[in-house]
Amino acid sequence: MNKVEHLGIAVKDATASVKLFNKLFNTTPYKTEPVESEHVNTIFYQVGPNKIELLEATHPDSAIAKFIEKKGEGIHHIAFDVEDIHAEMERLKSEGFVLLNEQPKKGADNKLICFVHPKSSNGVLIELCQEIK
Ligand code: CMX
Repeated sequence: MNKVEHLGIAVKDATASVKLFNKLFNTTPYKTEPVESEHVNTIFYQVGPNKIELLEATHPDSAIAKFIEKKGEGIHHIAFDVEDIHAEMERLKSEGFVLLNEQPKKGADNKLICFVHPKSSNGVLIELCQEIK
């Protein structure tokens, strides 16, 4: 695994949260992108060298809606940049981690992604991200 690619923050109301994070980060989002397959709307900030993703549910069945219902708003996942997502998925599987999908999926911001179930990673939701070139 390479660097942390981004941190994901679950928010209830993107409009309200964008106002807040614009002030906090003293900048505006560089991108907003719906991910229909995941029932989420994503909003990206670049803060110095770091990337922050806000995630808003677009459907009550969305993982983000369930997360907020259970735990409230807050940090949802840590995403790591990987060179070869297939190789990293195989490595993690062989180490006993539970992956959410067998094949990488197309995620937001031009990435192939795969999540590691938080029950197998000490209660932390981990996302693998490989840039689509
Ligand atoms: N961090 C830590 N624990 C989490 C969690 C999170 N983000 N989300 C859920 N959990 C916990 C739940 O609290 C629950 O714990 P208990 O069993 O102790 O109550 C357990 O994990 C199971 O959660 P669940 O909601 O009942 O259901 P699932 O097992 O089906 O799914 C999860 C859990 C985390 C894998 C899934 O809901 C999820 O978040 N998937 C990722 C979806 C996502 O973020 N998509 C956006 C992609 C956008 C992009 O492209 O970047």
